[in-house]
Amino acid sequence: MGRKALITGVTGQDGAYLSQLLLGKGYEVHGLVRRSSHSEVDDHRLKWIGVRDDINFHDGNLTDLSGLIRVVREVKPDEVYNLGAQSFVKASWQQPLLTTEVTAKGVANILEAVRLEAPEARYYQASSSEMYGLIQEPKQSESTPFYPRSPYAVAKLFGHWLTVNYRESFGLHASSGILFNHESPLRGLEFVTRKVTDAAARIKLGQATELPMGNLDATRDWGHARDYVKAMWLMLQQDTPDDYVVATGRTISVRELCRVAFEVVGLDYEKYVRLDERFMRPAEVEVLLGDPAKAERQLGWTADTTFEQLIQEMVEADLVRRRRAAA
Ligand code: GDR
Repeated sequence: MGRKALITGVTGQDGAYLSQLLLGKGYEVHGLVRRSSHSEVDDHRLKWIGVRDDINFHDGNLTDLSGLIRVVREVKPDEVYNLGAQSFVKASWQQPLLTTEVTAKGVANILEAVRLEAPEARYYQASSSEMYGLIQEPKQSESTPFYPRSPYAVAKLFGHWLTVNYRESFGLHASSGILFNHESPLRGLEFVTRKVTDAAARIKLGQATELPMGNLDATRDWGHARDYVKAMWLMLQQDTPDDYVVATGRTISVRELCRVAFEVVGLDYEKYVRLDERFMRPAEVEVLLGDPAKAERQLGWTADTTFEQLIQEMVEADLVRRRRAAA
């Protein structure tokens, strides 16, 4: 019998890459989806990656415990990946309560559903490098103290510690992956990498003339989502649950991101990028740099894609999409 995985946030970037990985390993993949009266499942990423028709969808919401209990009871998963969240940091200042409901309390709901209906299942919690916020060490590892700088990061910290607590209190096989920024052609347009690669493509094609940006001096440790979902899976294959930093160990500024993306299309970013207050944040995370030594040592994981390869792949995908849309 093949193993069964339940993924919350299956329609997101990581949900798409993780589904592809698990299907390739012979898993039966189940995904939790939010449906509403006016919209069907947002399946464009799953279609893009070619797995849409291989996933079993279940209606549900991280804010609804009884629905989660029903889905976990029906599916009886061997592995649960909690990737669902209000994940855009900037929006968390405008919607702190929604962010708390989904990104923090949602973790309590799904952990309860797992504890009650599938206590033997292995659980993955999508924790975030944003929890380091105002960094307390130049290179952040599993032992670096946290200092969240947004309602989003505060909510993620709750989810992280609750996962640790359920492991220690109830013996759940619950692991938390502290993932640094991970990007791909499937990244939402609101996030900075995709915003920049899409703009470089549009400007190259004559569909835009400038790119309004926020803080160009912030630096991030950027990897490829396709590499990072492998780390999630590896965590659940270990005998003992644990917490792991997943990162590349290299930090790059937003300004350098702009330079590299525009260089792919042969343009000088300085001619197009302009500062726009609307994209600044009330409290900024200036620098993030992860230390993936533990994941490398214990999971045998490495980040295979370089930053330059990642940005090139994203710009090329955006050129194709923008050309097609204009045709
Ligand atoms: P982040 O990602 O907040 O790190 O969280 P994002 O791409 O939104 O921002 C990265 C950095 O770029 C700066 N920036 C801008 N950001 C956006 N979105 N738009 C702009 O115009 C812009 N200009 C500058 C930001 O200020 C910031 O410093 C992501 C999310 O995926 C989280 O869910 C996840 O937990 C973390 O990564 C790891």
